[in-house]
Amino acid sequence: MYNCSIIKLRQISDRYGYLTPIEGNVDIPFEIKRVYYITKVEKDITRGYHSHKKLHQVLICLNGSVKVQLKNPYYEEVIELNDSSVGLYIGPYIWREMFDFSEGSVLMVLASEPYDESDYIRNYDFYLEEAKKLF
Ligand code: T46
Repeated sequence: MYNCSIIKLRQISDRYGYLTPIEGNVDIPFEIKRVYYITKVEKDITRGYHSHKKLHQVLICLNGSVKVQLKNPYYEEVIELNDSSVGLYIGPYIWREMFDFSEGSVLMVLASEPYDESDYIRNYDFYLEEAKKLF
């Protein structure tokens, strides 16, 4: 899907376990300016319901699983994240909804910019109007 992709992260494994390094502009396509993670989400909760104007992010489910619904004005798909060596890159003007968090799931997000509420589009009709100009 345009402006979204799956990134397979390199995992270094030995008899002591797995180590997954992530360097900005090396393993993911931007410099990392912020990290946050989402935990303790109950089964029937959906989060997200927004897109960003400029922000680039990579979502990695470190434990458990979560589904991410991605939408643009013409296409939508659901990606399940359940592997800590897989990142989901989401670029600007992609609508996202995260749901079906499994018990104990940990969703980590690497972001290209500091938190800025003015970068969010939280109204779906407005999102469609704006995204149709771009896609
Ligand atoms: C996204 C998905 C995957 C902060 O104060 N700083 C932060 O860095 C973030 C991300 C959020 N907040 C505050 C803003 C709200 O008062 O935390 C509260 C919950 O944020 P929000 O409702 O936007 O959370 P989600 O889970 O719907 O969305 C988040 C990110 O905001 C968003 O960029 O793509 O995760």
